[in-house]
Amino acid sequence: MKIIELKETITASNDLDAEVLRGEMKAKKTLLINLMASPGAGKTTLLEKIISNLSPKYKIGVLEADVDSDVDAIRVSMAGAKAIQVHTGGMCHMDAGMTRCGLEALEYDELDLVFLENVGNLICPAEFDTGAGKKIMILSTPEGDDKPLKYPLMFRESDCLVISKMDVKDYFDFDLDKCINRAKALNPNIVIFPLSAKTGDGFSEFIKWLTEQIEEWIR
Ligand SMILES: Nc1nc2c(ncn2[C@@H]2O[C@H](COP(=O)(O)OP(=O)(O)OP(=O)(O)O)[C@@H](O)[C@H]2O)c(=O)[nH]1
Ligand SMILES: [Mg+2]
Repeated sequence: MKIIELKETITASNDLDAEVLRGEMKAKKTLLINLMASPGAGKTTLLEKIISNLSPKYKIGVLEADVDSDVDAIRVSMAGAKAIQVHTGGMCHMDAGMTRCGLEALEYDELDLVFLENVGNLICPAEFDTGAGKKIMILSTPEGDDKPLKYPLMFRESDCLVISKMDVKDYFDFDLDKCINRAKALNPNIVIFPLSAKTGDGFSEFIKWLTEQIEEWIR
């Protein structure tokens, strides 16, 4: 597995770097999606399902950002994506410069869709624009329906909220309506998909939305 070691780049000009990268990716017709969530929320499991569903219709790449290991990059490459692992050098997020390094190592020119599986947490990744065209966050039901109250920036910044692990929601007293109302109060435009990657319930609605985003970007 190809692994690259990254250090955080200078943050002062991050927003500008992100805008430039977004423009380049639009010109190359590659949609970069920043996928953010807590550790263990189900990011890699969802990616595996997306990859098996959307390839070979789309050529898909994944940048797996972690502090250490290459287990997730191996999982998504087994599912059929072109993948590399990036190590953030201890940092809890990716910025635009780090994302550009990862994309160059991935050699993304031929790809339609690239996911950045960001480092697992609901705080730092929300603060840094990576240059992605879309931001998707996952909240899993075991984490609780109060998370929009505690981590508002992540919900404000995301275009799409996947509420995962719906199959176990009742074990955790997760109130779906409360969670949706809290997220919408922070971000009225956020698109929300409750689903289970385990049973597949709700997955087709999410894939329909995702396909629309890809088509709009590469058109
Ligand atoms: N019941 C249930 N379990 C799930 C679902 N999605 C993921 N899991 C389980 O949740 C655990 C963590 O899933 P991952 O996909 O590795 O989570 P992740 O967010 O990529 O984790 P990190 O990369 O370590 O932050 C695994 O044991 C999965 O099998 C789901 O929809 N339902
Ligand atoms: Mg993962």
